[in-house]
Amino acid sequence: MANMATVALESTVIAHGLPAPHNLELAHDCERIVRQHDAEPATIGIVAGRIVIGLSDDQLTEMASRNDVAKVNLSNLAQVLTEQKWGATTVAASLCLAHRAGLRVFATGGIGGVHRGASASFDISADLTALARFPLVTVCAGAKAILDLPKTMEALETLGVPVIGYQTDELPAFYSRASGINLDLRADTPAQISTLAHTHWELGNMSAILVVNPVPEADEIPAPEIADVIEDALAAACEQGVSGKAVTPFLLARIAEQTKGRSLQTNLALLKNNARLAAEIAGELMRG
Ligand code: PSU
Ligand code: MN
Repeated sequence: MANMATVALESTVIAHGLPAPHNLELAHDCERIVRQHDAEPATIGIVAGRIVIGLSDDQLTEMASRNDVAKVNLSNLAQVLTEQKWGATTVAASLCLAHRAGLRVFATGGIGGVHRGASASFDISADLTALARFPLVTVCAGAKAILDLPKTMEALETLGVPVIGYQTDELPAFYSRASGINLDLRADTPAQISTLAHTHWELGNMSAILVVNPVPEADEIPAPEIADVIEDALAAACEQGVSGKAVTPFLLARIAEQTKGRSLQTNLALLKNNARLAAEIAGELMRG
């Protein structure tokens, strides 16, 4: 597998990030898009304590429908394996397992990062830790808009993770193409990303390259239109005492509800857009 253009995909978005039946449809759509762009998809997950790099259709179906699937990051990965549980891998755990399998390119929707109010809650996603440790080109639509984006960017810089805007000079904000945060690095082709990645890794760096790919214009929700909905969701999470691993799924579901499904469509569109770009980058990395 390591010698083929392979794109790793995560499973938390399937088990915890999207409602049925969109979750399973999305999993299939992303795999099909990767294949259409001459790469092999490998959706990563844990099936009854077994690491699977490339879930089968049956396993994807179970991942999308079981209600006992753990959300796995770096801190509970060993536990889920030893207890022989089902686990959906976040960006953090997917990067760890993809690296172990020799893969070089990974696609997700939006990475986790520094949560708003982190100075009080200390809630900072293990995705950042993993991006600092595992050398994969990681394609996302920015960090999730529910986060503190300036602090997330500062953390990525501290961790030595290059953030490349794909055909943009601005950090995209998941649902929106714009965040008002300028990027120092831009690439307009997959070949440029591949060159940068090779150079980054030849230096001995073990960190990821984060490619931030704005959601297509037709599917975006402009930042001013979604801002109040995000505020409302954050307030609801606080009121209901939602904490830890439950925060991100709660916020995504609440925002989808409040936008009457519009944010869900945006989320699906950006996930597919990232799968396509990741496949193109995987092809380039293999050639160069
Ligand atoms: N992208 C999406 N939806 C998601 C995620 C990413 O469009 O649900 C998942 C990823 O698995 C990511 C996780 O690692 O959300 C972040 O969770 P937390 O903030 O709890 O670290
Ligand atoms: Mn968290």
